[in-house]
Amino acid sequence: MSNSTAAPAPVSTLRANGYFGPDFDPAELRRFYDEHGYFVIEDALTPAEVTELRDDATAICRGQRGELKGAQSFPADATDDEVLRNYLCIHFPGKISPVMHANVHHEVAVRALVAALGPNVKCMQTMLFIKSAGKPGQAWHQDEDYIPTRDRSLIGAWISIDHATVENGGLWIIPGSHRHGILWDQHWHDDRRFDCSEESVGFPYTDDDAVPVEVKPGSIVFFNGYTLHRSLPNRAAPGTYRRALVNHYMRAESFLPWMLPTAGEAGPLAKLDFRDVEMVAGVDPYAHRGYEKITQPMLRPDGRSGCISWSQSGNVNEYSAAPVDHAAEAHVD
Ligand SMILES: O=C(O)CCC(=O)C(=O)O
Repeated sequence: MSNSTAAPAPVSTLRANGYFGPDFDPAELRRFYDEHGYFVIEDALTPAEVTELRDDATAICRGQRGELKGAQSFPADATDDEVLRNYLCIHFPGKISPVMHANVHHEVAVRALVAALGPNVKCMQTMLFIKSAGKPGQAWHQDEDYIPTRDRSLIGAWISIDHATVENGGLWIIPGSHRHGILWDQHWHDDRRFDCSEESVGFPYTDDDAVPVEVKPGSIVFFNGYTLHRSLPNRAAPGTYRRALVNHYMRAESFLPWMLPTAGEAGPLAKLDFRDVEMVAGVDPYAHRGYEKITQPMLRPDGRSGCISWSQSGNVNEYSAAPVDHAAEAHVD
């Protein structure tokens, strides 16, 4: 199967609120975001921009943009599907791909970020989900579990490269869940529907409180770092993908105590600040501290070969059940 978009998967009748166009009213968008902890901008990217991202995702997976830590190599005559079906997610693709990097500064995204956060915004992470058919999702979590801003301003901008649906493992969000301002405990889920990242527990919601955020290619889903969200496996037909480029941003006024130096080198706790960041709007009050190059592209494990925890615990988590092919599972009647 080629890398072109297959016919869109059927869209469920459930639809969340909070869909805006690129000409959104900033005050209205900010009100919705503060109350619900997410919003969507439809048609943020043109079809040509989506095609460029899709083609570049394939080139990255083929190793044509530079080294990908942990990736296997493929013969030059491998089909796109023979390459792409191996991938769940690549962290920091923006470090090797000019196309992914350019989208960190996408004009519509930046306008929305300024409306949601204020004038000074920096980016610290890019992630490229390929999520080929059969690959698992991510259990309930809050992104601040992983990227801890001091002012709770973390926001993800999830750029949809394919039609994202319930069937192919689109996002589910619990609206308003960010407002508690609590990072819930996480535990090992031992659930083959999900990858190695642990699951948030103890929050006062059930799965019935969640809404699927189904989107067309070229939409951007923005969500707060305290918003509980998850995705389920891609159960669409083999040869399909649910690709998305996810960029993470925060207010530039806040330090980011992320990827800490080892004890002893750290300096005063209050001043810890990850500096492999890039400004996308306004001014950086800490520009005088300089910038660093710390992160490198790497593969995110899908759990088939076991898991080292992505939480602070560093646990080695094990599934009690064998790997499941979620695509085959869904297509056997
Ligand atoms: O794209 C997905 O399936 C999950 C994305 C996610 O959980 C995140 O970006 O934090």
